[in-house]
Amino acid sequence: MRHPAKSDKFSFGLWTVGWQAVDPFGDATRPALDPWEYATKLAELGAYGITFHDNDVFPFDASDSERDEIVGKLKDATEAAGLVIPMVTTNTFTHPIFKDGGLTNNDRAIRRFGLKKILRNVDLAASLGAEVFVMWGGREGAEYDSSKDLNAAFERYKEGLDAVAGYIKEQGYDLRIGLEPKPNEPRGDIFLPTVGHALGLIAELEHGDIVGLNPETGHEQMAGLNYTHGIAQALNAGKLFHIDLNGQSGIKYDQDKSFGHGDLSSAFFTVDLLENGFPGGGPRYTGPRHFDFKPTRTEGMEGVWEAAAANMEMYLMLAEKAKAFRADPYTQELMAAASIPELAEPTMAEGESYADLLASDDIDPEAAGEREYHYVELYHNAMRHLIG
Ligand code: GLT
Ligand code: MN
Ligand code: MN
Ligand code: MN
Repeated sequence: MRHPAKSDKFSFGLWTVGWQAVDPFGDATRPALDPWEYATKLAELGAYGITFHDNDVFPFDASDSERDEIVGKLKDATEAAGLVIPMVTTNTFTHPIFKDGGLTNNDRAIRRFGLKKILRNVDLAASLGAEVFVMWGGREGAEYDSSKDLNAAFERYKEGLDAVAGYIKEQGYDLRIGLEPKPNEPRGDIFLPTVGHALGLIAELEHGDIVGLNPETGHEQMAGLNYTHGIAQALNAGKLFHIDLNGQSGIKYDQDKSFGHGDLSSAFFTVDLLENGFPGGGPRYTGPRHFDFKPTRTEGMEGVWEAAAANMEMYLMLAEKAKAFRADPYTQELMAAASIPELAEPTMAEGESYADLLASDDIDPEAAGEREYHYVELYHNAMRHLIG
């Protein structure tokens, strides 16, 4: 497999390779490096960009001068390594002040603090040339149903998002917000648990035009959902602003494995969509192929870099297989036999009235009920390309 190129647009969160593997049951198993050390190594492995939370780079309580100094060093290192910073996000989940959330905390003073922290980080994101500002509301939610006025919580969530989007517009920044859904963990139930919930809320925002999605593979799969369908609906709605690719094995805790480790065939169809688009054309995703994974706690620093490289190699391998699958004449034949191109045809003819539709008599239900689709053979042909 070829080495990743900048044109592949592979990016990584600093918190991914930087995770020291502290979990609820155990201490760190790995050392902390400086942010620029991770950046430099990721560039060597073939990444084109890095992303981060404010507090992946400087401490929560950093003074303005400390903040500027550390950010300056990271900026110099990324420039020297030829890396871009396509996305920046804010940590509103680690510090105890956020234990009941930032934008939906019951405590108004804490909500104001959270909002200010986010706005400050919007300024930083814009100054570093980021195009997307991710908002993962990991602490927005509850363990106990009795703990929230849920109507007020959604009002405050919308108010907070509109405030961030409104600020971006007021400042004239070329930045769009990507909401990241997740069903649970760290909260028992997180607000905006899936792509669909987030799309519903965005439609109610005043500044929803610059608010879209950053769906993560494992997060949809934790809810038992189909990630490829999720990003497809976001694309169809013009809302797929960013993606978090990783691996997950079924409905359990957030595993954040390397991309494709877990549900491999689902990863294949995700890459098929990203690289080849919908069979009949339509909106395409052209943004970063961003990996949000956590090298498992068993890995030392050698394992961290192996796991990071595995994401990119997996993506490239799947891209090659997906290209071959689509180009295969037998695939084309099966797609035609399944009437897949026909789904792109509007159901009613142009100018057709409802009366015309109701009066039409163009199908024999018995015969139509007997038609073949060959979906199994089509899927199996994908598997031939994947592992044959
Ligand atoms: C955290 C979370 C990720 C989000 C990050 C963005 S933070 O690691 O588990 O899924 O993408 O805030
Ligand atoms: Mn995750
Ligand atoms: Mn995560
Ligand atoms: Mn994520």
